Amino acid sequence: MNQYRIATIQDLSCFGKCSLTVAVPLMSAMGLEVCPIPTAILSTHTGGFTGWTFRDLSEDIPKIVEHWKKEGLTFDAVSTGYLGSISQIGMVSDFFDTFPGMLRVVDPVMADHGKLYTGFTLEYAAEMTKLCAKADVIVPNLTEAAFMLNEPYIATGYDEEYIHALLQRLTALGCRTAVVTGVIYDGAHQGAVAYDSKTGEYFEHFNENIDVTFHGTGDIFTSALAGALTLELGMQRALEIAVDYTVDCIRRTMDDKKNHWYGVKFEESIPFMLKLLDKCKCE
Ligand code: PXL
Repeated sequence: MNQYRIATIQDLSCFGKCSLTVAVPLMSAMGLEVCPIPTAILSTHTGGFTGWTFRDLSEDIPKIVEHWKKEGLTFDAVSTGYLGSISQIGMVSDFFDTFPGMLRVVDPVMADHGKLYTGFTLEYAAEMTKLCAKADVIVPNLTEAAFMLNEPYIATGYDEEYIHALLQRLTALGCRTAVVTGVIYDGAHQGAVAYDSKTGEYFEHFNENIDVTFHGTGDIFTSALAGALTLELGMQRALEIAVDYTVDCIRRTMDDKKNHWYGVKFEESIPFMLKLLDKCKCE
């Protein structure tokens, strides 16, 4: 049977449970062949640690891509996350051009809670917005969506009409489908809403709104979503898997926040993810 193959382009944070240390094991467990391009090696992620090391691997990226092209490799999909610089955004854009026809999932990792992450600029946000225009599916949170659209960030008090219009503005930038994460309409529930501009359909899935934040949950959500979409499960099922899996990871970690403040125990929840996948296959 065909095994789906996905390339994933993001950093390797050696400690902290995010980016590649999540994407590779998670999508492998989902049955995908995962081919990482590490954009940088950091000793830890940058959310809460100080004094981390950072080795930029930009020089290697075009060489890896060139070699893959020479070998005649093909990919069903690519997913991208945290990128270290504007020049790396250009390299990802070149990767899209080198391997046409694959599903392109871009998580414009750059901001949360109304603010850009350390080291990111408005210029970076503008370049990331251009990359998103070339994607099939983009996965911003509400802060990233606001930076992409040059609009104020609205943290609370919005309704479905606002989210649907926001998704339409995001797809108008050039991508087919936008998924916005961290949507809370009623306080008790949190989830994600998607809009496919080709068919005009909206999709949504909500779960319990757990009032704790953990670093790396955006990467977990996007890896689960990209994995499910690559497996051709469709957007509704992909949203259900990504939301429910992310919430399960948080539930398993929230009582141990003192020791695990830097990330969630996504490994313990992999059997749960596999049950969700099996359920999809039986339907
Ligand atoms: O989870 C996103 C992410 C990935 N990689 C690094 C980060 C962050 C968010 O801050 O610092 C290195």
